[in-house]
Amino acid sequence: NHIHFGDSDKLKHDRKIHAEEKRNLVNKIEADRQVQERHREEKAQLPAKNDDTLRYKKKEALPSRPYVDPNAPGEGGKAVVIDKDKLSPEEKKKFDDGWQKNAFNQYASDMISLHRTLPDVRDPECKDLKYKDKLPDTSVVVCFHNEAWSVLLRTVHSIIDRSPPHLLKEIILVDDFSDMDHLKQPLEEYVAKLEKVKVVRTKKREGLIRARLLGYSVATGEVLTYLDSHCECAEGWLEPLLARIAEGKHHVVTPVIETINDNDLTLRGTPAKNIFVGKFNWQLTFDWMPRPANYAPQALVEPVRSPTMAGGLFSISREYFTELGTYDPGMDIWGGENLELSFRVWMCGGTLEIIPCSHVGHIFRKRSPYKWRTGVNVVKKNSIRLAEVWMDEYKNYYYERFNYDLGDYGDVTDRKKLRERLQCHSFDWFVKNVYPDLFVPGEALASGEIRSKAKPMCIDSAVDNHNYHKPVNMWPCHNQGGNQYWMLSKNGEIRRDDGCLDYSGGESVIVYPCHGQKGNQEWQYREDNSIYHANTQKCMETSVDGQKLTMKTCSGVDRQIWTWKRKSPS
Ligand code: UD2
Ligand code: MN
Repeated sequence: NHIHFGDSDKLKHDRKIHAEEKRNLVNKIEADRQVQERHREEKAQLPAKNDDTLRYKKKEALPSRPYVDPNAPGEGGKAVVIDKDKLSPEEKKKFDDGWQKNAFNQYASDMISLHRTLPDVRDPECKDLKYKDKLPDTSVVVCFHNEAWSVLLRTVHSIIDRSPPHLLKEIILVDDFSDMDHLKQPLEEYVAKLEKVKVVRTKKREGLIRARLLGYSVATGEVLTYLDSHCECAEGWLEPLLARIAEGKHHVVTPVIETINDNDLTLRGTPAKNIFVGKFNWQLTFDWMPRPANYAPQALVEPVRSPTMAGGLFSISREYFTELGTYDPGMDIWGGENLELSFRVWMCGGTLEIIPCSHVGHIFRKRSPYKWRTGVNVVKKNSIRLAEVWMDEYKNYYYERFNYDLGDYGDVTDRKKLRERLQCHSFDWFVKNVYPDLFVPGEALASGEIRSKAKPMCIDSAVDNHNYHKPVNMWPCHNQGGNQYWMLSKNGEIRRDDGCLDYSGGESVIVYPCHGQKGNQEWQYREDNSIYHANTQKCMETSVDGQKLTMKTCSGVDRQIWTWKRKSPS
């Protein structure tokens, strides 16, 4: 029952060919879609018989989907291209305000129909799958805080327009104390005309976790489906999710989350072959990785097990969610709840899977547009709560990253009791059985800050997309982990999360995504406390002023001597 993620070289390679394959497959799918479309049109001419889709239409008329001109902006998931130079001063102001308030292009979204069509992005194989006639119904819960009108209502209509009516029990919009006017009376009035949609409101700003709990408390469907407030559900999104839960209530499932571009609102499809699954790092942030490569071709569209989920879009049996302890109500605003639920599901007898035939778009943004809580690092607080309860001794790998400065994270007694009551597996079990490819810092030969003997300066760099390829520098040691926390892995990498110190000649050392190939990323922390680069036979050295990190011929001077905070006995 292990998930195998293949070796990392393969993954790197896959990532490279990913883009090209994706293009080819998208083309193939588009061609297939056109054929299917033709068939459907032909079929529609015939009298309705044993065809489910037609039966829905007859029995329970689909909610009226107004005619939308196929050439209207954004139709079929196409890009909305706006030439800002052609906008009037007022329009320009609207355009800028839209970005400012939402961190996506609201101006473009406002031009698109609330009922826009999307490409049918499903793999051809999906259309051969048969689902039981009787599936559990679902309450769809959408929480929002100050969401744009067009984006929120397009989320709502995409659910109504593309869900079989008998499977959609209700849509619950949870307003987390928004202060934008359009979300008050106007929303109330608009929604009054939509039979299945209701609005509930928090009495103060709760954050998305407690807002979801409010939605849960009023939901009546057999399954709960959570969506963010800037989503678009694609054709056939719901049935495969519910069908998997019908096979066993302990299956927690997510659709394939398609990116809706934050600028031009395009939505394309991800073929099952190229699906990414969820992982996490020791900063307890969520990230994606390619799905394991060793699936059987016939299993291409079968559920894909995923160690973690992004958190916003998933379906879970309402009964199972209750048994499992819903969410931790002590978590604020944003963050942490996704890993908490992921670990809990796996450790307490469930499974977490991505369903390749279900596709839902989501606008991924580059910043968070709304106010958070001042004076508290809520993500850290939420993450400590999850680490305390679920991660056993592994929590220390996270705590080391900020030198055990836990702060006040509230009371987690109830959550610990929950874990006991559910008799869950250990975190060690989770790592070994669900995510065996995870890099575990405990296996590191050295860890913590790397301090120069010459001056109280430490090797310092953030590891993220912005810093890849940039020179690594020295900074006064602060003893707080963070950007000065480095680990020496068994195969000689000096790494943090997915970033490795890399030297390819010249003056500077850079941070580069770890490739597991040694070469430029192979280092030795030697007996004499020098840090040696095998490939170039040079040693790390600080500049005379202590500010820069350079590579020089090994000489044993103080500027080449380093104290690594913890060295494991070898
Ligand atoms: C991702 C998830 C999100 C959540 C988050 C971690 C996806 C696609 N999105 O962030 O669902 O799991 O990671 O916590 O997987 N909101 C409130 N009240 C608040 C803050 C946010 O109701 O105080 C709403 C917000 O309007 C949105 C949802 O919660 O509908 C998620 O927030 P986001 O879209 O800013 O988060 P995202 O997608 O970056
Ligand atoms: Mn979101």
